[in-house]
Amino acid sequence: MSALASPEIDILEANKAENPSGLPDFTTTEYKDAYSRINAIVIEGEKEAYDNYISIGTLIPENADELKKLAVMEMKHMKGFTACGRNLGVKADMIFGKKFFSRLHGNFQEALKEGNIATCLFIQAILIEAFAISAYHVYIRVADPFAKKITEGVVKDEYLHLNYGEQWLKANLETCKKELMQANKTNLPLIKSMLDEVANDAETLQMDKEELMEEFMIAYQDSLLEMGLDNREIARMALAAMV
Ligand code: PL3
Ligand code: FE2
Ligand code: FE2
Repeated sequence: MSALASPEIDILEANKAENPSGLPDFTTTEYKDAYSRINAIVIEGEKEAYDNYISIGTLIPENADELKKLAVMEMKHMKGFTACGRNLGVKADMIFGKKFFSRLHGNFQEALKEGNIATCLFIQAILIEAFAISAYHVYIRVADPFAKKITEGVVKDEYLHLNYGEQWLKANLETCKKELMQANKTNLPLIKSMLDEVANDAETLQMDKEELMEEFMIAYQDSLLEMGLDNREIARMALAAMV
């Protein structure tokens, strides 16, 4: 070892020697404790996604069959992630998971009651799906082999869900742009605070917060572009996260 190496580098190298895979130790109490909350968030998110697609089907009856298919995928995701927790011997903290989604859930329910299709689709099929896609991409790099396989299958489906929302909003953009801007203003800051809330536990799973934010912004901006919004509109919308 070079005499110039810093103590931090010594520690990193010692860790690497002990754990050449670079993956976390999935058996520690610390890992399992963080996983009990992250796993609950994901299970609750998938369950609410099921309910949300079924609900959106009542607002767009001509697409109810297609939406039912998306909902069924969400149920499968929920079961997959439940198996991931079981495989690690972790009990998901579902009270935490429910609370984590409660504000977004409330906003979705209100939009549903008002028949605001664009808001419902923006919350579920754009914001929540982009959040899931970003988190799953980062998680795949540091997951245990069982969860990695499941998450790789799930993330492919999530792109189909994002695409459904993009296409509907694109086709209806001119009539719903104002509603969309308002839905973004109300809900993008919630996504940001959910990310802040999960950052510590994610770090324990070796998921980096900056990386999560980058992946989210990529998926979010790509989908706004696909919907036909221009660069200025996208920049304006993204800035809503900074309040
Ligand atoms: C809809 O298809 C999915 C809704 C789930 C959203 C979950 C977001 C999860 C963010 C927290 C980081 C999770 C890491 C993945 C661990 C299994
Ligand atoms: Fe899903
Ligand atoms: Fe989904």
